[in-house]
Amino acid sequence: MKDKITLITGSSGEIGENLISYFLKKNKKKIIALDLNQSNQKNKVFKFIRGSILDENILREIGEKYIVEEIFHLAAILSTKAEKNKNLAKDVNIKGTNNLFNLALSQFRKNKIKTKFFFPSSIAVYNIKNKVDDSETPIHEKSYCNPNTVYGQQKLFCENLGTALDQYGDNQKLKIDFRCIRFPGIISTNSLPTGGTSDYAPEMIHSAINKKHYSCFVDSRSCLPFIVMPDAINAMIQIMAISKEKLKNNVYNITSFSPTVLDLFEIIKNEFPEFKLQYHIDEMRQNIVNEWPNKINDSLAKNDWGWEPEYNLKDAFKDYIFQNMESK
Ligand code: AKB
Repeated sequence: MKDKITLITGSSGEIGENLISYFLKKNKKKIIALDLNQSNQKNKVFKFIRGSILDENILREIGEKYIVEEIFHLAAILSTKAEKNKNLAKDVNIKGTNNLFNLALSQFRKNKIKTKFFFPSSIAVYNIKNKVDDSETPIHEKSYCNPNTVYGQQKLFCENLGTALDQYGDNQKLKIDFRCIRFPGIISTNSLPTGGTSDYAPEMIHSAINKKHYSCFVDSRSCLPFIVMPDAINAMIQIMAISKEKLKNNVYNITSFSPTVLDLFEIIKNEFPEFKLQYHIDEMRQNIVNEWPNKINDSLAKNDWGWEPEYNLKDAFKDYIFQNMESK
């Protein structure tokens, strides 16, 4: 009898580690965690595999040995790193994701199941640079999907492929159950992101708490949407748990607050009066931030699967960030 498993790729990354902690506390899923990097949770999961999503032998073996009920495909090269390493980004973000789609499709053939496939997309799929109206209207899923960055293009491509495999299948026969969230920047108290462009916010917060000053790579007016990690994890759990009939779409925005760099600085300064912020603008990263929307519309997620962030800007700092980090 084959074991039914949940596969998490990118399991040693920011979201991966937090998702695994959640599962370890909440339920008894058999998790296979796959990552190039070691994990300090490796002995707590059903199986940890140190390896690459580009290694088709690893994926084939998982597909043959187990019933892969769910995949959380979190492995990715984020926006800044992707822009600097375009070939690596193409391999990981496109070829890697395609390998995971093939693994999911093989489960339909082998085990007659439609594997649930979670894909984290991003506000990087938007490009508001040529926005004609200057209204503050939050950006809806269907508009301004014309990304300039390779990361944004790759996320959009994989969203479309996943949606097509869910709706029409491969050769009309093999299907997957594709569920995707477009994440804004994520702020976590127990980890730092690497290679992203929204990284300035968590970096600034972690610096202040570690009594260091911060040199910000975007200007003081820069503004992006953010959520905190517990809300990101809850959103993933919720969208994967809801019955398929309720999901009228495959791809959803979620968001909570949209502070400028200056807003963040003022909140931090209030708590850490010694904290100093300097600016050392990185033109490439500033351009990326200028192309991304500062507010996105998440009403589809609210209506279809009951998404609601627990933390707004004030609560995020008061009840999550300062509380968790200062007590460490
Ligand atoms: C990045 O900055 O690349 C990510 C994202 C918004 O997708 N954090």
